[in-house]
Amino acid sequence: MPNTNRSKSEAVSLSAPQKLDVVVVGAGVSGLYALYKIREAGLSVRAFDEGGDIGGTWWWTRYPGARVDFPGGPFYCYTFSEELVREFDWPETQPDQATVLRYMNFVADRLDLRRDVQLNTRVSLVEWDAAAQRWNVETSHGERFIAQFVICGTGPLSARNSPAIPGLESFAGQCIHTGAWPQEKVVFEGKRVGIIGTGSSGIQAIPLLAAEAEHLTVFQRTPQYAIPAGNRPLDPEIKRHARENWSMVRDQMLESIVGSPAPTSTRSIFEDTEEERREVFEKRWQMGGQGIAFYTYCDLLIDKAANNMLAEFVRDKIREIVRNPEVAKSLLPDYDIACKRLVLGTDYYETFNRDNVRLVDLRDNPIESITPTSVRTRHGQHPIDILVLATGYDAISGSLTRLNPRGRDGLALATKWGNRISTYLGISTHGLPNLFFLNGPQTPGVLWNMPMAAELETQWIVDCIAYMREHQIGAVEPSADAEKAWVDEVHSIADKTLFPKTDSWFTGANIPGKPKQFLVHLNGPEYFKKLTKVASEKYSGFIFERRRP
Ligand code: NA7
Repeated sequence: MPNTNRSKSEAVSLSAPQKLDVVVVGAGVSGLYALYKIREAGLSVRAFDEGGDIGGTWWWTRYPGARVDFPGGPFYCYTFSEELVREFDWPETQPDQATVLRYMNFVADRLDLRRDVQLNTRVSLVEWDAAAQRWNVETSHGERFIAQFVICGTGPLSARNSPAIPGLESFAGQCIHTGAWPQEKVVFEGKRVGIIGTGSSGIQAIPLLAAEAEHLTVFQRTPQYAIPAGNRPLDPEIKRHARENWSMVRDQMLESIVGSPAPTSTRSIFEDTEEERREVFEKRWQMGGQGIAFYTYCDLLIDKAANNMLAEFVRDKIREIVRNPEVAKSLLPDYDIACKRLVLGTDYYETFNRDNVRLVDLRDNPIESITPTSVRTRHGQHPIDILVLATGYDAISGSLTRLNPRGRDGLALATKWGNRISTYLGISTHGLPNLFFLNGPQTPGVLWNMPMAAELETQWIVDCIAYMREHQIGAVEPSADAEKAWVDEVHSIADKTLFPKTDSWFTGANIPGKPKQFLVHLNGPEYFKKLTKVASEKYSGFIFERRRP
């Protein structure tokens, strides 16, 4: 989870340092698996998480409507153990937050992980001691640790983005970020609710807030393509097939560009007539899920004309569903579809037909300030009792720059990445030895299957640590050249697609001042082959330093 360096105001009395082989930051999807694997390898390890329980982002984001929006639905899970696969019953095609959290608790209990997890604890300092070839780590409780390695499972979607709107702090009612939803139920009944933001979180929450609140005002800066989630009970035949053929299913996931067992399409949209295309899209729209973009045609994310055919199909749906033509017009997106994260919703556009819902289009009526009782836009004042901020995250790199480890010669990660975010293999960065990232920048992460990616990346780290021990190596970091080549490679893969041409949190464009560059490796299968290749070449691209006596 997000962490910042220790500030002067939080002076705590420090305890004597404890020695560990590995400190894991975060007890979410990535951190928990790292903890398990590192412990299995016989190393001493402790995981720290700021949350009140395990689960990482899935613990924090318990807003109404929160669900998995990965194209593979219930295959968003750990894959390494057939036993775990057999024992957990995924009830739906798009599991909700409570189910994912139940799953993570099930895994933590089955693997007995809790005894090495320290909750309600922020890692406040991570500082490299070059002479000792160790990291000094401090927590918000004043504990100190000395560890040879630090693994960051801090999450690509955990560093919350709170908008800099004048007067926000003066709001007198409840103000809730979707990424830090209260543990106790929030009562919207009889309340005038305002929600800022129409990304995945906003779109999942809006229909449920509208159903409960007296009135809902939606403040929209950028309209979104929202595909019906089509959530339904999971077909028992899919469960049976997966359980009986797990190893094959797992291989299919590994070979998939989205990390899901369903095959992505190899058919060009230009092979079909307009009527055929409509039929294909309509079938997928009715079925629901992200398949409309990933399982229909192979060129939707590469060719602008192809992309526009799907975009226009969805725009037609919006015009058809939303009764007020002015409101429908405000909801029409005009950029390439699926190049911001493709959002799944349930009755999202239908919600704007309700009498108690009002859409405020911020493009011609921006928010000017927030008062204790309202949101004030250029053309009016909107009285609000509860304000929901669905304003997203400093995604992919933000949780790492907020943790801000300091490496060789005091090099702070946030400084290093101030103008350009650079890693080698998305797993490490030059100047900060023995520091590893899971689902970090320049990995497939957010556009692949994150639990499975965490497994594969962790395995690589565990093997690298074993190699180091075997060869009396004290420190490892990538060379600057290998890192530069990696960043260029990630960008060149992305440049063959439409993704980098649209502003999104994949490009860092949602955070003022953040370097603008595409942060996702868009070819999962090739990425994991590359990890294996680098290991087989005795960690080509890395610099090793002999272990000091
Ligand atoms: P997103 O997708 O980043 O969406 C954030 C939304 O908040 C988006 O509509 C933004 O508009 C809006 N926003 C952000 N700042 C402001 C300000 N200052 N004023 C008005 N509107 C603002 O975050 P989510 O939490 O929805 O989703 C993140 C991922 O988490 C999601 O993809 C899932 O995978 C899980 P903008 O588009 O920037 O104009």
